Amino acid sequence: MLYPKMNEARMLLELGGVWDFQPAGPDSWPEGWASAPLPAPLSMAVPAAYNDQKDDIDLRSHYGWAVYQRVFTLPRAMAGQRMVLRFAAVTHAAEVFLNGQRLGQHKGGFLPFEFEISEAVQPGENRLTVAVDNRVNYSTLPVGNENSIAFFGSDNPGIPSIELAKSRAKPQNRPNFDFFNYAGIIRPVRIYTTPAAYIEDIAIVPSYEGSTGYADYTVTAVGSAPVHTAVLDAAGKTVTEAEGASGRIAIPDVTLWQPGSAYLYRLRVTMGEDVYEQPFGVRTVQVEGTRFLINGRPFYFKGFGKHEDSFFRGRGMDECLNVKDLSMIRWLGANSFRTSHYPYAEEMYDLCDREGIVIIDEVPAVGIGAGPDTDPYKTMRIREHHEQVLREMIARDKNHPSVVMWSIANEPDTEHFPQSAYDYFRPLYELAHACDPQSRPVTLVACQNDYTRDLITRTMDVCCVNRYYGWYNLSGDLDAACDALNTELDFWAALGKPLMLTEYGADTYPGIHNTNGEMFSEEYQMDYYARLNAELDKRPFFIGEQVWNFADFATIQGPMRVDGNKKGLLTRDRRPKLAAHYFRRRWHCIPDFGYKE
Ligand code: E8X
Repeated sequence: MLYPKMNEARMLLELGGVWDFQPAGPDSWPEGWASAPLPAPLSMAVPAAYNDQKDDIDLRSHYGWAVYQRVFTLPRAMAGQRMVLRFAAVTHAAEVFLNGQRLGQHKGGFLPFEFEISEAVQPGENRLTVAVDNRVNYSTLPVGNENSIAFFGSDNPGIPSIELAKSRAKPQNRPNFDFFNYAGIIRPVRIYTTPAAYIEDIAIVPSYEGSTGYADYTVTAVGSAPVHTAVLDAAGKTVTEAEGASGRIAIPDVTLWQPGSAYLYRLRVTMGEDVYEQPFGVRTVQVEGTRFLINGRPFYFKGFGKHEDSFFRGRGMDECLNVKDLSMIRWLGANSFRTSHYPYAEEMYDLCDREGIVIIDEVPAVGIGAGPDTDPYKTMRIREHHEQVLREMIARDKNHPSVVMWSIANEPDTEHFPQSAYDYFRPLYELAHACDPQSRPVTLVACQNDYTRDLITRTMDVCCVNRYYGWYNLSGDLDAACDALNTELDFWAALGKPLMLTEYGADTYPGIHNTNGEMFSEEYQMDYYARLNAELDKRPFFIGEQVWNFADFATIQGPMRVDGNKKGLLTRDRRPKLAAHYFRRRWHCIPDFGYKE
């Protein structure tokens, strides 16, 4: 799916701003609201999550539907064009109405969807209504608990008073994941135009041989007109041209896209009246033995699991924050992050393409686990949706040079039902490869578990594991943590595959200090990383360290969380903790390439 752009053939309107907003019932909303002004609207900024915009506990913990609405008038100059209404993300499900007419719905809170509105839109004022549902359960990704089960199980099952109170409690979201369930229109809403015959999609597979680069391209179009393509360099100069909807373009004296040293070309596609310029980078990605190769050289991942999370806007798209985060990533000497635990805003990938930051791109498949006695793969109703989000993510992100690997899930249960997990994930692994024209490596991020029972993680292109030796396990005992880590590393060493940590970390409350680092102090976080990293450095097959987390972030309240998850190297407002200074010293000395050679 193409990113909406303004150019000589296409117009673009941003529908961001302050909209009308009204919370509705848990299971439904009055459809009459779609054709008239909302009865009692609140003002609500778009794009942004609605939860933290008002100082209202009912909104913060809202469960179910809420309705957004605004009126717009299109400029006359747009008449006669094909018009498309595009939502970059509405969390988690949306129903869209224009002038009372239902345009359609979309499930999945982190990927774009669009409707052609050429017929539905009218001259003068148009009323756009978007109903959003924030409920998470066994049919959604991310997964929410059902039957009043709470994350981090603080409610001892079987105590009559508690069971009774739970059965009477008002319905609420019980996320089976550790980030606040922010919801609403979290990314931009836009209308763009195209000519009647238009370019629908562009896929580019880059490669190179010696000093010559190649772009194998495929243009999908609606309507027929001859397709002309040209490769432009970073200065906008035409390098080569070709005719036809698909083919291979050669780029003499190619400049490669490299981590830390990005270079972007553009494929300029012209078809009849329509024009679209798709940026791309020439780089290759491969797994060979225990090495992860970018442009044929062994890459070492230094970085983080992140979140889209900030004060006031929650998970709302924020370009300033994105720029700031990339600046902090460079300040720290890091080179990569994982889009834990959902695809991020498209603008972030563009920025990483530009700045040479490497991304592991993850679908919102988090929370697939229902305890030791329940097979989630038989109980949850997610398979079809899981396939959908994987297809939609790869369709959206396939051309980004920054994306070097797909993650098909975070911490699913692979331990209690190892064969079910294998049977569930193997087809998704194959689907990811089949959907990606570049066939990038595919991984699944494994939870701290009995890795000897897990059957699926070891079959991935790269084995990615989240480990909390010294935090959730062997808490506070770093000698024992290193011992356990080494025992496990011996296991992975024998498999002959590349291994990386996609999470490890310690909650750290900024400002707590002590001479002998104890848990939650800044010293403990630093000691924890220094001790574990010293062991990781001894292992040649170990290809990357991504700490949990880049910054502190909001979670549901509970006895395990003090104002959110505090495992950030940075605070939520992006100030460094002690461990950030430690990593800055470490990472500036670790090269992007050849660290383990
Ligand atoms: C944590 C992280 C959480 O925030 C992340 O979303 C997924 C968690 C640890 C799982 N991984 O709690 O900080 C811990 C399993 C412990 C045995």
